[in-house]
Parts: sequence; C-alpha cells; structure tokens
Amino acid sequence: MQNNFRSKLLNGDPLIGTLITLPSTEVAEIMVAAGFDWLFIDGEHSPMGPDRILAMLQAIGDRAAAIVRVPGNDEIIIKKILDLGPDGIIIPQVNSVEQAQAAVRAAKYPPQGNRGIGSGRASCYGFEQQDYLATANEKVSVIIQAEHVDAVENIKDIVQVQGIDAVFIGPYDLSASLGVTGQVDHPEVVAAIKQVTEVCQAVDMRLGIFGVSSDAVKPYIEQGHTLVCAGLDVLLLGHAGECLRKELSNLV
Ligand code: 3PY
Ligand code: MG
Repeated sequence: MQNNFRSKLLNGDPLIGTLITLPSTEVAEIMVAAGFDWLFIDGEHSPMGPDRILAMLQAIGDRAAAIVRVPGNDEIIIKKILDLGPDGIIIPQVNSVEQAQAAVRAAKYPPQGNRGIGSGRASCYGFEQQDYLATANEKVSVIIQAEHVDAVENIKDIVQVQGIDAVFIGPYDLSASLGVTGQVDHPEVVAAIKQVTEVCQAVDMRLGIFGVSSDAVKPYIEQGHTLVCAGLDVLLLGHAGECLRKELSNLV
C-alpha cells in the first residue's frame, strides 16, 4: 500500500493506470515496471478471487498504487478485499444514493461506516492493527462507478454522499444501458459522460474513466478526468502479438 494515493487522488493529480484482468502476478510486475501510477485489478470481469488478488497485491507492493474493483456492491466481499490491503476499491454499478451509501458503509470503519475488523495483510496481520484501524478511513480510497443510465439520472444526489473519493465512469456498461452496446463514442454515451462530468466538477468530485487506448481517454483527460485507466493486459498483449505476426507475414 502506498501512503499517498488517496491524497493525490483528492488533490486532482493525474493518475495514469491500466486494467489488469489476467490472474498473473508477472503481468502485474510488468505493468509496475512500465511505470503506471496505479493498477486497476479487476475482481469483477476476471477469474480473480480474493486468493489471487492477494498475490497480485503482494507482487505490486508499494511500487504502484493497487486499486481493486470488487465484483459487486456487497459488504461481505468489500471487507474481504479491503483486508487484503489495497490502496482503494472501485465499486461497479452504483446507480442510486442508497447504493452509494451502502458502498461507503461497507468500506469505512465506524463511525463513518460498519466495515468489519479483521487482521489481514492490510494491518500487517495484526502487527499494525491499531494504527490501521485509526487511519484506514483516511488512507483507503472509495471509488464508485457511474456506468448506467440510472446512475446518470441520480448523479447529482450520488455525489453528495459523504465518503466517496471519486466517480469512475464505465463507458461500456453505460453504452449498454443506453441501448447502444459497445458504442462508447455514440452521441448518447458521450452526452451521458458529459452530464456526469459536469455534475462532478460542479461539486469538485474527482473523476475517472476507462478507455481501451490513449486515444479513447484523451478527450476525457482534456475535460479534467484525473483518474485515468487506459488499456488492458489482454488487448496490449494481443495487439502486440498481432502486429508482430503481420510484420513477419509481410516478409515471407
Ligand atoms: C465499463 O466500461 O463498463 C467499465 O466498467 C470499465 O472499467
Ligand atoms: Mg463496467
């Protein structure tokens, strides 16, 4: 865990990350070596469960920030993942104030929430228990995803929920909820993202977004999104392999 990811996030520092979906500690190490500020470890759309996520966090150490997307907005899974000691969590599909409140409740120790107390890696297996209990609410980032038309409709109220550090837009699920599945550049998707962006900026809420490439995220960086996640391991590997194969095919 890094001590300063949350303060950088709240400060609006640019944080460039990439999405890790392969359950490979080597891939995590490679992306650390590539110099990303943060790694988005996907517990939602990957085979990774808590055991593998633990290994990923151990491989990353404090050389990059590690943010885990939990598979759902569920207090049992949120506490299990937080006990592994990530720098923060991303909660998918937060579409209402009630869901945002539930996410914060599960992620924060009392009095802000009702996160259960364990003695996992987060607290150095109990050796740093008191210190972790005293500081976790301030150190661990809670990031919710706006990725459904319902979230767009409710965003003005969602951003008022205390304890949310950033809103991370999921353009793909958003496109599906708008009936234009996968068309992340469709005008309706772009308009929905603009609406979320404007509401967040009006209240100084930090913003993030995913895109498959630097071109995909560039317009949003220009609009002030600071928590940027570009590319994903499988596509990076696949594209590099395909390019190499094509170059060689042209020679033979
Ligand atoms: C989406 O585009 O739906 C995402 O969740 C990206 O992380
Ligand atoms: Mg999504």
